[in-house]
Order: sequence, then structure tokens, then C-alpha cells
Amino acid sequence: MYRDLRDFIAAVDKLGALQRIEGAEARFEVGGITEVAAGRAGCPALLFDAIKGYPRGFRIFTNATTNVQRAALALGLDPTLRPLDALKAWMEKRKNLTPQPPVTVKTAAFLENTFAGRDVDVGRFPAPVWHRRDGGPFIGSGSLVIMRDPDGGWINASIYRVQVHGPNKVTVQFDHGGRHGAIIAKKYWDRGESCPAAIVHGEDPALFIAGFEYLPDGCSEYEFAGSIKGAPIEVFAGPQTGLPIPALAEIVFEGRLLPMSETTLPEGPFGEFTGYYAAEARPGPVMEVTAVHHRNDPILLGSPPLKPPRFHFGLPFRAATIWSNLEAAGVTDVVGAWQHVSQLMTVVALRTRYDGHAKRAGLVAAAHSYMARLVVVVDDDVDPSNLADVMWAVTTRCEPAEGIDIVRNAWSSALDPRISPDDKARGVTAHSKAIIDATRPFPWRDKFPPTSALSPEEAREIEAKWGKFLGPRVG
Ligand SMILES: Cc1cc2nc3c(=O)[nH]c(=O)nc-3n(C[C@H](O)[C@H](O)[C@H](O)COP(=O)(O)O)c2cc1C
Ligand SMILES: [Mn+2]
Repeated sequence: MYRDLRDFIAAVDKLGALQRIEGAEARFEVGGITEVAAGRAGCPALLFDAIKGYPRGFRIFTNATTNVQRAALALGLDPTLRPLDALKAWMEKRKNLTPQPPVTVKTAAFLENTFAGRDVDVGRFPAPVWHRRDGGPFIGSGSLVIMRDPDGGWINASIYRVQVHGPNKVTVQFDHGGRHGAIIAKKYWDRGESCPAAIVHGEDPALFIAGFEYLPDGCSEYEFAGSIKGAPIEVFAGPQTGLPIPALAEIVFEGRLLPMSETTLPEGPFGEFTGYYAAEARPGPVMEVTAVHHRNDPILLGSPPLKPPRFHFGLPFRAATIWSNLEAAGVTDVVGAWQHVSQLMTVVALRTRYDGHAKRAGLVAAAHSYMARLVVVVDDDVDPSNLADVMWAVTTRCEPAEGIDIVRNAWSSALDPRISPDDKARGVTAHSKAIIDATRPFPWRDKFPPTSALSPEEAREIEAKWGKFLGPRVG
């Protein structure tokens, strides 16, 4: 398994999935190239070098885990697994993970270059303006923010976006007060203190995954990342903050988050994963950066939200949760679950056993589908990870006048672009969801015309024998 981001990039290169780009501008171009590449069938990972105005060697890595193959690689799974098999393999692995507490090591690669006090200038690193209307450069789009809970002493290390405002000033954005980072910072601020923090740019993908996974409070993302890798994360105490920092991190900022009662700066706007802007600039907490450390030829890990279906992670973790929820709710014979359009659509595949089975699955899936307006239930011969297959089922097995139900006031969020300004102003964050039953109607399913399509097993046999003549597999 990879030890650090560099190892991971080498593994991606070995799979033939890395493209190197030279001469791009950090303003708009790096983001634009990332978006176009993520929309291509091959969806290559990108390593930008010789970025205009910055020394060669100061690199940005994007589209790291945006397809199934590289998401599997990051999770330590076989990258040749088919999408649904890879998701299943992750669900199995996650069930059996054992926490791996980090270990402290005696040296840190990130100390190869150190600047403190007046020598701090975060502008040494190329920080992209990812989308046209962004409020400024965001150096942190997939970076970890490290803090220590002043009560329990445990370490939180999660992803919150980081905007550059000056040589030693950045803002950190908490979506809401329930983020662990927000809770911890508030504890310091309520005591009239600033909150020691470190920002890690260019962490390895296991830390990236741990940084966005939902983990309970008190549970350190470092332990989770170690358990994905099957080896503890090696940490080194930051010289300024004493916070444990992954020793093989590429770029590290140390400093303090200033109390919001004293200082704020306008944060955002920033393009969201829906493909829209959700809010104007708002006051954000400021981090005063008191030290910057970086490895030689540092690599920033960039993971900007992009227009769907481009998504920061190639395996839909939320679909895995919905799959588990269905099983926990007693819905039997679920053979798969997936999400498309960057989580905005959920699909469940089912071996139907009784009339009403599909609707039961659809209702449970809808209840747990954050922001998804479309929930589709398909038969077990349809691959839920293949959107073309799913739409084939919708257009041939669902009679809209009979097979679509609408559930109102269901779970969405303030990021939802289709909630009207008036509704948003009065606090509406819910929307309606269509549950589309695209299974063969149960009472007459035996009379449904037989399909002429190959079964998945037959297709696999053909692929095994003839696939080498057919070009890359899709799905
Ligand atoms: C690429 C990416 C960027 C994210 N940016 C933010 C952000 O700016 N603010 C935020 O509150 N959550 C953001 N998140 C979501 C959090 O990282 C995620 O909910 C995490 O579980 C929060 O951890 P916590 O429970 O320790 O607060 C982002 C997630 C990803 C994958
Ligand atoms: Mn956390």
C-alpha cells in the first residue's frame, strides 16, 4: 500500500491513469482542465507542474480518486474490480476495520523547508481559483484541518475548504456548527483563546478519505486512515502548535484560528458539488499562519467540487450506507445500490419477492437520500452503477402514470439550487423526491416480455474471451 501521496501518484501512473500538464495558470485554468478531464471517459488524474508564475516542482495533483479504479486503489482494494463489486468489497472491509492509533516518529519530511514569523508567505504555493465566480484562490479544497479538543485531548482531522486572503491569512469554512472543527474552535473561543490549528495540504488518500467520512466525535480520523492502510499514520509534532501532523505530508500551515467575535474575513463564494453557487460571501473564521513547512518539490492535493457527475470520490459511500440501511430495515434481496449525478440520484437493485417490495425499498432509500430528488428501484438484472442500464429499465419497465410517487418535505439542504429564494429565506431546506419503480410490475412479471440482452454472467464470459479486441470497459 502507498505510504504517502507520492507513492499513490506513482501507483496511478503505473495504471496508466496519470496525465502531466505543464504551463497552466492557477487562475481558472487548473480548475478548467480538471473539470474537462473529469468529464472524459478515461477520467485521468492530473499532475500540474511548471504552473505559470511558480517554480517548477511546485505541483498540484487533481482528480486523484474521481473514478472507481482510483477510489479502489485509495481504499487498498483491487483496482480492477467492477463498480458494484468494489463498493461491496469496501462495505466488507469497513465492517472489519480495526483502529490504528498513529505513531510518533523522529523526523518529518515536511520539515525539509520551514518558514516562520515574518517569513511566512502562503503565496509561495500555487492556489487555484477553481471556478469563474469563486471569491478568490482556494488552496484548501481537499486539505485536512487538524485540531485538538481542549477537553478530551483527541485529535480531529477533517476536510474544510481554505481560502487565501494574504501572506499569513487564510479562512477555514465550517458548513455548520456541528462540524467537529467548529465545535472544537468554539471551545477555545468561548474561553477567550484562539484555537491552535494545522492545515495539511497534500495528505495521502487514506487521510483524505478519513477527512470526509462521517466519524463520531472523539474518534480520530488518523486512526481510521491507519485502519484503511493497515498501518499506523506516522505523525510528528508541529514545532509551533505541538499538534500531531502526518510526517509525510507535503505542505503544512501552522497557526491559530482567531475568535470570530474579534476577526472575520469574507469567505466564498465557492462553486459547490451541485454545479452551482449556493451562497454569497459570508464572514468566515480567520487563521493566522505562523509557520509554513513543505517538502522539496511539494504537491498540493486539489479536490474542487465540479459540475456533476464529476465527484471527489469514485465510489458512492452514501449508497453503501443506504444499502446497509435497507438491510437493517429488513428489506431483503437487495443486490445493489448506487448513486449518480454526484449523489443527486439514488438507485437500488432488488430481486423482488412480493408485491410492494420495490416500493418498500424505494421509501427506505428515499428517506436516507440526502439531496437526491430521484430514487429509482430496478430489478436484479439491471446494474445500478450503470446509468444507461438504469434508464433502459426506467423507459421500458416504468409506466409513469402508475410507477412514480412523490414524497414531499424530504431531506435536502441549503445547497439545493431549486429551493426558491423566498423559501430559503424562511428556512426551507427540504424538497420533494420522486420514487420511480422501474421493476417489472410484480403481479404480471412472468408475462413481461423476456429481455434479449445478455445476462451479466454471459457478458462477462464474452468479455473474458473477446474483451481484448473491444477497447476499455465501461462500468
Ligand atoms: C472535497 C471536500 C470538501 C469539503 N469541504 C467542506 C467545507 O468546506 N466545509 C465543511 O464543513 N465540510 C466540508 N466537507 C465535508 C466534511 O469534510 C465532512 O462532512 C467531514 O466528515 C466533516 O468531519 P467532522 O465530522 O470531523 O467535522 C468537504 C468534503 C469534501 C470531500
Ligand atoms: Mn471528526
